[in-house]
Amino acid sequence: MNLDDESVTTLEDLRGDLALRYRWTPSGGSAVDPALVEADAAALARDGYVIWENLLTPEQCSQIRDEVTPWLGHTGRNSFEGRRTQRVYSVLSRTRVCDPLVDNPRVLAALDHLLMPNYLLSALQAINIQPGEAAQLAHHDDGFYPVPRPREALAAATIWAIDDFTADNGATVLYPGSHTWGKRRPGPDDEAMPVVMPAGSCVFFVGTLWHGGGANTTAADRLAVTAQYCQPWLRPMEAFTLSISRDIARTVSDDIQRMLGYSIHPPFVGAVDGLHPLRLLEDR
Ligand SMILES: O=C(O)CCC(=O)C(=O)O
Repeated sequence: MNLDDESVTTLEDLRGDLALRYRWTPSGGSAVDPALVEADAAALARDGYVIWENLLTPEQCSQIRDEVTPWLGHTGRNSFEGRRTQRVYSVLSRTRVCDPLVDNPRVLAALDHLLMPNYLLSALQAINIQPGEAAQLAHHDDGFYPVPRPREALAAATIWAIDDFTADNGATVLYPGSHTWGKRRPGPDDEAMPVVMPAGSCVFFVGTLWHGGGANTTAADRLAVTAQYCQPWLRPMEAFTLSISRDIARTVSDDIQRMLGYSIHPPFVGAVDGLHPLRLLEDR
């Protein structure tokens, strides 16, 4: 195809895929049974969250724990990060073991439904809540984008239980239905629901849902991995194009490549020197 084959004469044309060499292709979510995707979408619209139990095997959970534990160092720098919480940032630059969480087909199918094509990975962290940690300040993850509520979610998050999540070991606390709230914040009369789920399970929730890490009153750690995603026209929380080397980017799946920023939001958002960013991965 040469450029003359494509005519761009209206503003609507600019919303389409103008890339020639790297056109948009469906994500791995397209393989998921449409009935499941519809049920997930209905739960997300109604409650703001959905829980998928036992997506990971016990072996995968052990492997993730073994890989991330050596990176768990100091605790948080403030009470939001958690004074008794350890976080590993930039997980993709350290290990491949969490890739299957980031591009899990069920997650991608839900994202395909919620966000625009070529949505981005906004953060990938391991979060280890230690004994004695207090409940985290309730927040919603797309609240740092200064766009007033009520509105559609600009982002979505997954939290994967690597240890069992219990009501007293720091399980994420959600405020069901709070994604529809306008300006108001959670109060003492609102239902706060700890996400009790076995290791290997995942809670997926929209960026407008109020939530926070729970208090850990047990004697054991609570390890989780969270992957967060945002619209393709927003700035992700973690600057993955700076933290992930091109050599690593070449080794990850097509879906993760596009979520790292090797993709375009039409017509040109994300271009590099006027070209599709995937061309950078061609140069060796
Ligand atoms: O660790 C958790 O359960 C939730 C953490 C969280 O929401 C955050 O740090 O933004």
